[in-house]
Amino acid sequence: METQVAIVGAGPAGSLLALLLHQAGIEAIVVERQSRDYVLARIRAGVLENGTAQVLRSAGVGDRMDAEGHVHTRTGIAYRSEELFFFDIGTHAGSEFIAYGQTEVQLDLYEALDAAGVTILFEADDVAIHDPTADRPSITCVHDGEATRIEADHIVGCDGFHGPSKGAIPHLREYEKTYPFGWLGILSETPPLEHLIYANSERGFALCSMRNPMLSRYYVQCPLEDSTDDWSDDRFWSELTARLPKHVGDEIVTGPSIEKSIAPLRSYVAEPMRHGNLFLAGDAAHIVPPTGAKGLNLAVSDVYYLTRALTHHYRDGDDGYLDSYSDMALRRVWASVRFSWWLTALLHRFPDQSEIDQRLQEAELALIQSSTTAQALLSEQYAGLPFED
Ligand code: FAS
Ligand code: PHB
Repeated sequence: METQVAIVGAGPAGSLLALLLHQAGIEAIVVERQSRDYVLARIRAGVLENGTAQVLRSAGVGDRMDAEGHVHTRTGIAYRSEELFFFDIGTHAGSEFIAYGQTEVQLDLYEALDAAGVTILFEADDVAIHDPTADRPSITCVHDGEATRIEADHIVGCDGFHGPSKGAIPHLREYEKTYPFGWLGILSETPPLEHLIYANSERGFALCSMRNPMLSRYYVQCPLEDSTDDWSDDRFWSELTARLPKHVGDEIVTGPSIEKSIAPLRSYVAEPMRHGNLFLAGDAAHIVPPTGAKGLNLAVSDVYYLTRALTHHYRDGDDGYLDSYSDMALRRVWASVRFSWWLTALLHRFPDQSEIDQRLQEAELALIQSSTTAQALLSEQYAGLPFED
């Protein structure tokens, strides 16, 4: 098989890239290890920055997001049992975000790719990248039992943290921080709170979020060694409300969980995001703790930059954006990695934390609560930094 751009991974990054390239008249083929249904069954991100929403609309996949997503400008932070304040990204950053699940974004992307006739090889095994610095690098895999080779001008690794692409970059610089706790998340078919609320509690972090008017998403920090078997629904609801101010906990409508999972937290960056004609985008190159709701949004900004770069290459013969892709993407990545680390350190209870650490966290939260300057800085980053020209 031959194409212009071969993409490894059909998650949000690979799917959006394939669609945007198709719309720019650039041919792409995607190889995905899992089945379509497996990818669509993943429950992950829930917050789309305004920049992400704009890119999805420009790709023609924003209609259901705009119809079913919930637009927010205010987000709450609770601490010291009864304190609760809201920062407003509308006031401080002239922005807004949409609560709309990554699962729905993925479905919208797959439907658009089907309509565009873009080739996705699902359930592709043994994916390997060959000669990334050659003029025509290639991908091999086994698909439908057939050994398959795809030759392309460019290869883009959108294969997430555990994918093979970054392993094809020699002398890769890797930066990693792991956190001594995880997030236990549930979905329940119950009406959510009106706003997202993050909570710092001596018992640990909690987050109240949503997917739609009858689908709530809640998280509590939990020990890494826990499994979902350790958490009955009753234990989850009791722990969630114990970590929130009473008047917030009293508003929560509980119900049976329809999904329950534990995700580890990590900060990770791989540099560079290019080697010859191989590029990395999304979780293949970076991972953030979900505290800042940046993971999916960073994948979209990488794809936005790479689509622009490849369009200039094929349409104008101009490689300026290709040559600057890695540095440009990494500037936004590191800003988001720092923000996500900072908010994680501020809101979570660390196993080795002493009482003074808890009081210092609460003092910083009180500072943010009292300072419009501090809330403006928080809002700018939570809203998502602008894409570079
Ligand atoms: P993805 O990991 O989504 O997609 C990579 C794709 O590559 C997958 O479909 C995978 O099957 C495929 N692949 C892997 N290896 C392959 C191979 N060898 N050959 C072919 N294909 C291969 N972000 C938030 O903002 N908020 C959250 O609450 C949140 N929760 C998360 C929970 C979990 C458990 C995880 C893992 C991530 C979470 N994230 C969250 C981050 C998440 O949303 C990612 O940022 C987002 O999925 C990034 O999209 P991709 O870069 O496309 O990577
Ligand atoms: C979610 O709704 O899944 C969500 C929201 C905000 C976060 C992380 C996850 O920071």
